[in-house]
Amino acid sequence: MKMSGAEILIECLKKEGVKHVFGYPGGVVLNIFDVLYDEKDLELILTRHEQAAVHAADGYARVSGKVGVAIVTSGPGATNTVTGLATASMDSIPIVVFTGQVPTMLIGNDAFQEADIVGITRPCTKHNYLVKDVKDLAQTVREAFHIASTGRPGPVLIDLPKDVTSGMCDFVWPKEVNIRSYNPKYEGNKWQMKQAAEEIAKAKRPVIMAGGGVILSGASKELKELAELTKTPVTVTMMGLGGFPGTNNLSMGMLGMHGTYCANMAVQNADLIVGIGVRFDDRVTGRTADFAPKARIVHIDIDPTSIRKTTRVDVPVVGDIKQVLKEIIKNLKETKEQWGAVRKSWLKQVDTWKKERPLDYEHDDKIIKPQFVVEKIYELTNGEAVICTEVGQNQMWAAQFYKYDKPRTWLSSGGLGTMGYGFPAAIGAQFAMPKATVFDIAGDGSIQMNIQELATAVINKLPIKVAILNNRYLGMVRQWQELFFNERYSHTNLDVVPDFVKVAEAYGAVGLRATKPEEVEPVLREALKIKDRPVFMDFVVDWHEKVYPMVPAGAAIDEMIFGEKKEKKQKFDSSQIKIA
Ligand SMILES: Cc1ncc(C[n+]2csc(CCOP(=O)(O)OP(=O)(O)O)c2C)c(N)n1
Repeated sequence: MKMSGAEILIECLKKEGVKHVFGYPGGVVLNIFDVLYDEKDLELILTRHEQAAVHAADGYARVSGKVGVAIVTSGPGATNTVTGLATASMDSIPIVVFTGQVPTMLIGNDAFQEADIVGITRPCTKHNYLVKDVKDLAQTVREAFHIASTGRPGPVLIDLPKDVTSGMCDFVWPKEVNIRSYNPKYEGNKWQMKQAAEEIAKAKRPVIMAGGGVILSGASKELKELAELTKTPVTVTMMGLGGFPGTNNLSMGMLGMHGTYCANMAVQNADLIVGIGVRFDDRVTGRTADFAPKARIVHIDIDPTSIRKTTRVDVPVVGDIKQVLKEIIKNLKETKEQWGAVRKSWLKQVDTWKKERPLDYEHDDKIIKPQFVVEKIYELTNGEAVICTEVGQNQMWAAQFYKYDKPRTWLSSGGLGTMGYGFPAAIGAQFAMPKATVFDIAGDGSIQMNIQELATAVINKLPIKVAILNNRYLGMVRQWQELFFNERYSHTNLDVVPDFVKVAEAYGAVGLRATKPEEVEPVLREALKIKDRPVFMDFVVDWHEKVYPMVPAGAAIDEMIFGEKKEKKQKFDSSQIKIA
């Protein structure tokens, strides 16, 4: 039976098991939107900005492990997806984004709303396609989902000219995908895996450094087993939060620029680093020449191009983390090592570092400390919420003061550091897990980058809790200006922040505010009771607060700076708080 390209597209999405698509219409995608009008098995969620549609698809993917999908129009609709694609690309998130395109005969003619989106997005997608003939459509969609979700996952874009979605042909669903030159390798090399196991067995001061790859590969169980079997302390990158339980005794928390003292000291003193699904990104390594100077490095990753990209590696293992860890564990179980005895003094040292300088901040009973808000969220949600964040200090405090025990409960733009990510990602997450308590921990700057999505959340009755750590500044940039630019606060003061309570109410959401520490808990409790709409909580926090520890850019990761107690203690007067 002949079907239109638009009908074929929707059929393909259903065959891929897609239930939710995030999108925004326009002229050249009208054929698709017209088919969606009668569609019962697939819901299109209308966001208020295309960037948000892509972040929502990304949030959906991070929480569910499935491929997230977005559909937008050509030209400005397509270019608005670039930040979302780059965000997903840096964090290896599987999404498929469909963009409309002008009819094939007009491509290259500067037609109305034409943009060369395939050219523009080549560097920030795993792969992209321009479909020129409706006969290729089903095959292309099948390939796109395959590429997005296999190997090292990532975003794939399909550009659909208007005449392709209106063109007719027989629908044939390809049974298999076979792409020459795309053959991700899942099984590690036996000899290298044996070597990795030997390195772990003979190390005296090993550290496991786990990243987002552990979560993507579904290897948390194996990671825990490896750590517990060999009594090896674990640090996670920001992308790895939740990959290893934050409450486990062997957990040292996050490492790197705003990592824990314990994790950074352990890495710098280790004799072996086992990097699992990490990119050895600069926020983690600090000055690379001085990263883990005493250690041999084992690096396990599915992507061979990430090995030796930034650091030296002694034992590389290319393969799927879950499979590789299983094999390494099997090898290690064969050695009759008494791990407890071997690691005793190392674990004692790690414990001393933990106790010496735990993550901390100075409490105050007059002004709300942002860290206190995050701690309270942790306490009141029993650590069971899905936490999305924006970017800046809010993101780092959310990483430091909430303990993530389970994978896929922490959503943050790690690689690109995209302000405006958290709220739309929370929308995607809430669709993927309707019963979950979903938070967006936000800065007052970041939330204003996709604040229009309140409409999406309201209309879909999503009970997302947005906790705005409102410091009236672009806090993280201000922190750098304070520490490294002689307190010259060039353009980081957001003097006029909107009244977030009124903004929420204007959209039909709930707005709450806390200006004193004792109001934090009641506000959170009230927010947690709301089940049918989003809530904005405006926490008016201490604007002087900084994220510590901090490794200054270009320093080694044990060259941390810490906040001094009573440092520049401001006199706080709540009447100073100005709300527009
Ligand atoms: C789209 C985008 N623009 C600019 C930046 C640079 N940047 C990083 S953190 C930050 C400040 C964030 O301020 P806010 O959202 O208020 O959060 P806070 O740091 O105060 O918690 C800025 C501007 C960015 N990460 N993303």
